[in-house]
Amino acid sequence: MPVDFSGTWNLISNDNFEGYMVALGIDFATRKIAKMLKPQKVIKQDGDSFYIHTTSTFRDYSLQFKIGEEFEEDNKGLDNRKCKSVVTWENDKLVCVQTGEKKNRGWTHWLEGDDLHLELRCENQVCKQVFKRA
Ligand code: VLZ
Repeated sequence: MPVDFSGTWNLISNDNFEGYMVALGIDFATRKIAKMLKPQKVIKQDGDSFYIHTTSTFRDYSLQFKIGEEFEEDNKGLDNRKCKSVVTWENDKLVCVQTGEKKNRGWTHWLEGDDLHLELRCENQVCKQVFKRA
């Protein structure tokens, strides 16, 4: 077991979320609201099983997966495009590849000191988020 991401995390920075949302085809009105949000993540990690719940005052998104097991992701409330997702460990980083209509889609989580980092990728856009423990 490399790292434990379990906990409640509050967003403190959100670089190029706008570019990421544009790449996903999120409409202007939704982007305007979404970029003001300070989402919270609750992560439950139990062996190879993960539960990641991202909550905000506007929309919530939850994800459950096991390392190395491909699953159907519906991205409900985000861009609503279905994709096949798989999450693996790359050293101490948790890497998700989301295969579907959008090229180069996925995300990576890692810890740096006391902070949780998240890189969100879609096409040629990279969003970088940092969270602190609640
Ligand atoms: O995170 O894929 O932790 O799913 C933002 C909700 C959730 C706000 C973003 C509403 C999900 C936005 C990011 C409306 C367009 C994500 C994964 C890694 C787990």
